[in-house]
Amino acid sequence: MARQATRSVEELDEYLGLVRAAGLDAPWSRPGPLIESKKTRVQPCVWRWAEIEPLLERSADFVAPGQGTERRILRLANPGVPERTSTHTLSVAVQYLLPGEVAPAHRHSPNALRFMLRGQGAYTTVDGDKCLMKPGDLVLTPTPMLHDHGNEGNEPVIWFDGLDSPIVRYLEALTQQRHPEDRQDIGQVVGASERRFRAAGLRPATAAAAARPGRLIHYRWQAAHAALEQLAEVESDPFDDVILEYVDPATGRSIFPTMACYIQMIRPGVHTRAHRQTSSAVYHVVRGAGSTVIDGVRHEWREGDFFAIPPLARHEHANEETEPAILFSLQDVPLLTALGLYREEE
Ligand code: GTQ
Ligand code: FE2
Repeated sequence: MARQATRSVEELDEYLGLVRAAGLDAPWSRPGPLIESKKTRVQPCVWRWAEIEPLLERSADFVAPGQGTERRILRLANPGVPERTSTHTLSVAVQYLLPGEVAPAHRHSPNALRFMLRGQGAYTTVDGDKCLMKPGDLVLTPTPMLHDHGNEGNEPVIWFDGLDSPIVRYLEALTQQRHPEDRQDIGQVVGASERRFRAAGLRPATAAAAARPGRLIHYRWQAAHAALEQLAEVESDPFDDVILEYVDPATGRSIFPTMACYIQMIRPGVHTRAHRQTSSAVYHVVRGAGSTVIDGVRHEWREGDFFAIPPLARHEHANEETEPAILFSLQDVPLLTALGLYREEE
């Protein structure tokens, strides 16, 4: 027979005191569902290149890599996220390096990537593989690979850094170490990962490649852009227009288990249909101009700008200009997919 709960308020209070003292919680003593939900704190927002660039340049007056800071960055801080990351899962920063400067060698448990924005002459060396980065190139630094950067050109360079550090920090698995030397020894061949995976659809079948799972680190702008233009000749998507994902050519999977990167083109006159996903995203406008309506609010963007889309925010892109708009984006789709939580709806 069911027992009736007929005790007095005083008796309940005394009981709950004992529950707390025993290190327990009685969620039924509060109104609301037993499993508390959480509304996203991530806000739709735009960061303007016109504001970012001069502030990044001025940051050189205050800090230099190797002298008081390891890397000269400004992070895109989402106003809704207490940890000052770009979404709850993605941390995006812009990094500035003057001619002759180096960012010393280190490794860390977050996965990281960079997408070159401005300037010639920068390199990243990843586990001894020196990658010479041109604007529009994507270079990966998967955990826990050793990496250092430098600018060997004669103009400042700026790139986009993307990290899954908010997730790694949440999992209490965030570690980082400086390498004893500022720079690593470089392998005999510059761009070894690119040479190993020279052509789409072909992967090295040698025993050495199997033994050394050297993955593709450097994705060239020229190849990505050409692929985008060719894809536009055959197909487009109603929600994203012409879109490609950067993948690991050896497996066909997203570049990281936590983060995926995309390059997409919104062609002139295109207005995409609205959709929403359980994932979040940070976009960078590589070229052109347009607008994105996020949860009913229209945000205009132009070359160099960044914008964030929170989980489950309805969004649609439009290009009313005469030139194509090209967007690079970083999204946490693979993480949600791995957990069985990825959903997409119109
Ligand atoms: O350039 O390796 O924005 O280690 C944050 C941490 C960039 C980098 C960041 C890093 C790097
Ligand atoms: Fe790093």
